[in-house]
Order: sequence, then C-alpha cells, then structure tokens
Amino acid sequence: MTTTPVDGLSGARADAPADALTGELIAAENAHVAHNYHPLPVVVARAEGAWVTDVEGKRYLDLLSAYSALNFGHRHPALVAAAVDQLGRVTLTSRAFHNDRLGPFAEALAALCGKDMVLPMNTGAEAVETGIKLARAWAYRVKGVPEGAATIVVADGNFHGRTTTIVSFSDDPQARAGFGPFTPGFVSVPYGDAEAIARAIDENTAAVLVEPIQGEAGVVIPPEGYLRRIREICDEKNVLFIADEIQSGLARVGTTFACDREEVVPDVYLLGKALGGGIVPLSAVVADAAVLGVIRPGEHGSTFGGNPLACAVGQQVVEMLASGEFQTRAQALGEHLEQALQALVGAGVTGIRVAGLWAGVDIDPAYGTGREIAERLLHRGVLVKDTHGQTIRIAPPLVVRATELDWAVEQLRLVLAG
Ligand code: IF1
Repeated sequence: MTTTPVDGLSGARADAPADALTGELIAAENAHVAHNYHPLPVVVARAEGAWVTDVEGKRYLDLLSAYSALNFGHRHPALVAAAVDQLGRVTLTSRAFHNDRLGPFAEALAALCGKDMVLPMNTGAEAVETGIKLARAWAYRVKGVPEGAATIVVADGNFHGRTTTIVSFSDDPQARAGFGPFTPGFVSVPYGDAEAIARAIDENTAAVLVEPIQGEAGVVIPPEGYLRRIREICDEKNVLFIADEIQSGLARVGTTFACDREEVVPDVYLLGKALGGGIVPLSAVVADAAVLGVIRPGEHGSTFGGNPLACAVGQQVVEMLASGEFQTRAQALGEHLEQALQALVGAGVTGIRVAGLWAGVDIDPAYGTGREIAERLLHRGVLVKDTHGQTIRIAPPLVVRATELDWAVEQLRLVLAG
C-alpha cells in the first residue's frame, strides 16, 4: 500500500503540485478528508462531455469516467434536463409513500433487462448486498435450503464493493486487512473456469455471483463460452445466476449488458454507476417476480432507494439505451482504440485487453508503474487510473471522439517513449 507523506502542519502532500490554488485545495482535503484514496494531484472544477477542467483552467480528457459511472459523459444535456425538471417537482418521499416516478422507471428498466421487477437502491455495493440477501431468501423460501446454510459461489479476483460482507469474499488483502470478522457463506473459485463453479456447487448453494468482465482486476475478459456455461450449470443445479453488471453494463462493452456478448440472460442483474447518469447515485437489482417476489414488505429497503429524482434520471438513461446508439458507438470506438493501442505492444506495453470501449493496458515495469504512467499522462492532459500495479484502465465516456482517442494514445506513446 503506497501512502504519500503528508505534512502534518499544512496537511499538504509532499508531492503537492506547483499551482497554488490546486495546492491549497488538496491541503484542505488532506486536512479534513479521510485518506481512503490517493488521488492524482488534479482538482477538477468543471466538466462537460469527455473533458474536465481543473481549478487552474487546464483541460483533461477523462479516460476513467468515474469508473464507468459517466458512460454518457459529464452533464449530458438530456440527463441534466431530466434532473433539473424533477428538482422542480419532488426529490425524495421515502418508500413510506408512492411517488410518480418509481413505477414508470422500474417498468422501463425491467423491460430493458427482459425481466419483471426492480428493487431500487443507491450504490453498487447496496445492489450487491441486496442481491446476496435476495439469493439467500430465495434459497430458503423457494429452493428449500435449510435456514442459515445458504452459500454463494464467487470468483477469485472479484470486486463487488467495500462493505464488510462484500470484502468477506474478496481475495485482495488491501480490501480485507483490518476489517474482520468476516461474513461466512461464500466459496471462491478461479475466474474464467466454469467447471470449477460446477464443482463448488452443492445442495446448499443459492447462487453464483460474478462480474461478466472483471473491472478492478484490470478488465479481465473470461474465455468465450464462460457465461453460457454458467447459465447451463445454474439451470442444471437450480442455482441463481447473478451478474454484477455495475461496471460492465449499460453500453460500456458495446452491448447493453456484458452478458449480451454471449447472448446469456442471468437470473439477476445488479446495476449501478451509469444508471444514475453520472448525476445521482442509483443502483438496482433486476429479476423476475419468481425471484424478487420472495422479498416481503419491511424486510429490506433504503431511505433514498427509489427516490423520484434518481428515478427521473434513471428513466432517461434507460430511454437513451433503448436506441442502441451508445452500444454501437462503444463497439466501434473500442475497435478503433484497440487498433491504436496494439501499436504500443512491445514499446512499453506488454498486453492489452479490450471489450467495447473498455481497455486494460499492462505497462512494462521497465517503463514505470501504472501510477507513474498515470501521473505522466496527467501532465499531458489525460486522466487514467492505474490498478494492481502495472495496469492502467481506459474507460472514456461513450461520447468521446475517435480523434480524441487517437490524441490520448499518442500521449501514452510519448510518455512511454520517455
Ligand atoms: C472504490 C474499484 C472499479 C464495481 C462492481 C460493485 C461495485 C463496483 C463491478 C460497487 C465499484 C468502484 C468503487 C470505487 C472504485 C471503483 C472500482 F477500483 F474499486 F474496483 F470500478 F473497479 N461492482 N467500483 O466495479 O459499487 O458501491 O462503488 O457504487 O471503491 O474505490 P459502489
């Protein structure tokens, strides 16, 4: 775990950038915000489309999209309009009462997923936690697993959020150290190996929970047929297939869902991030009534879950996905990006993995760490995030232009060329 030395007096990072206002704002953050992140030394003040502007007026091409929460770009006009319109009506009722946005949003989202029902939450982790509780309740009330005995099969290298139950089945020491004791009831098997899943399933297994493409692990794409085989295994063994599409979903990989790449429909979709349009936190668990119907009044919920402001934005997101234009753009731009990145393999890049407009780029250690490359790219006006040491993730807003991608890859080539 790398920590940048923080000056106890000013709180400024030892690597605080030269610009005074940037330095002041970072110092204030260091003094008053928990150090649970190590951000790049840039302070964003404005953003539009694929570009952000920092407090010094410098512009950067955003290739992270807030980890794919900004698939539609910063402040997409249609999404801002939906939010502003709803701000003038009602923003929060709680689910103690109905509101006029939740039903239409849930109907539209369920239709997009080819399912019956939606349980609305706020963050991705809440959707994952809801999926875990749903799978267990379904196991006890439908499958007949003895109460308290349900297990869920997960994959090594997973990332599903930061709650204590979720990190209970993480194999990342940094995500777990210091946060035990952990929640039992999870069995982890190698990612990409469907037969390992089959072997891990027994009579108490409620569900299989996987990312169709692993994000935090560095855009790890499973072998062709992996998702289809999970579908078959879950059908054979009466186990729920839960797909965490919180990062891979909503057009990011060139299809509405990553599961669509293998024409697979999971029993449960976990959605989040871009569902809120990059404006509000919005997540959802989407399934048929035969599954979601097991949750009874008073058994689960959230103060903001299903609030009218989030539902208004979420319904606009669903509408924007209905045409397929963002999916088509992601696929076409992803192919363009892959071609450009391929030219760097052997020249500072040791490997690339691309699915739609989502790439993992492995940096040759001789050229620096992922973090060092990200810092050098920052100074060239490109924002990326490193992961697991040597990999940088590239996930531009789907509104990015091909010429902007070319420019960004050229900046990477120049950084690697030293
Ligand atoms: C952080 C990672 C990405 C997710 C999947 C659930 C969640 C996430 C597949 C939880 C969230 C975020 C969390 C954020 C950074 C980012 C991340 F690096 F942490 F792992 F994208 F890869 N399922 N991922 O990717 O959703 O509760 O955050 O809304 O925690 O640093 P959330």
